[in-house]
Amino acid sequence: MEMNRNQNWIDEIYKNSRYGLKGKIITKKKSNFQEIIIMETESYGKALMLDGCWMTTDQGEKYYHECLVHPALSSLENPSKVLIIGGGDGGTARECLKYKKVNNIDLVEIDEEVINLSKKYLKEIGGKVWSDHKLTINIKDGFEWVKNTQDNYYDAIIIDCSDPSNFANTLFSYEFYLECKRTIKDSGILATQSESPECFKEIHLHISKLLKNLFKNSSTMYSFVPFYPSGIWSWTFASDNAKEFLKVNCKEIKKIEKSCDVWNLNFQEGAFKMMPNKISKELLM
Ligand code: SPD
Repeated sequence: MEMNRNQNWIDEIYKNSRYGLKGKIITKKKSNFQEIIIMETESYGKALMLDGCWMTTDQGEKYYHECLVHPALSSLENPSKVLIIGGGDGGTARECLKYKKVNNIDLVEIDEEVINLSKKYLKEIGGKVWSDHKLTINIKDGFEWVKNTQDNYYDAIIIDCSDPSNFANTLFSYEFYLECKRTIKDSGILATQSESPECFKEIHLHISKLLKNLFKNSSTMYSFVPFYPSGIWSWTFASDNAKEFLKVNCKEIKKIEKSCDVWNLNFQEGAFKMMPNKISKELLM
């Protein structure tokens, strides 16, 4: 992705549009995988940008992380073993740890530097998760990790990845989802961020079609992430457990709803009905 640095503005440039935040750069590093910028912004607190794309902000991240985690985990009776692929800022793990029955989280992040910088500068996001004994951090490639996992192992796999790029491309492939299906228990669920139906329409459709073909059930919810290109974003859930798919099975649901800034069950109900017509028409084709 191209980037435009103009005085105090940093823009994510997507095709001919710019999505900018105003503020001050706190740190800028080149890791083995990507350029990492952390900026103190005027609108959303500290923001993380990877290779020219906004990933998260400490005052806006809940629009994203709550939607990725709660539809999936609230539907499981016993979400004991969870795999997070990506998620180096800690926000997804934090939301998972709200569920008492979550006993083990494997967080598999390819770029250790993202975790190091998030721990240092984005403390509001990960908070105490980094010292929680239920969390194991693995600095590994997500695809390799699932390939090496035994069958029927995880209750939930949550894919909190960046947009497609040289090293994230595999996380959008048929082969990867097939490995996920193999490693998720029959009662389990897969949740993935599924990009914007506006700015990333092709990849969005690609994810929806693959998951629809691979799993007995899949469904996409739409909401907004104010600092992502076009604002509209999506999350897709898939499972072979037809009976329980996206039904609420969690006993502590009231408490979890209260703990959230954005997500609640009403919000979720509406968000699953938000598929734009132009997307549903293409999915039928
Ligand atoms: N266009 C940005 C898509 C990024 C999705 N993942 C964000 C990671 C936040 N934990």
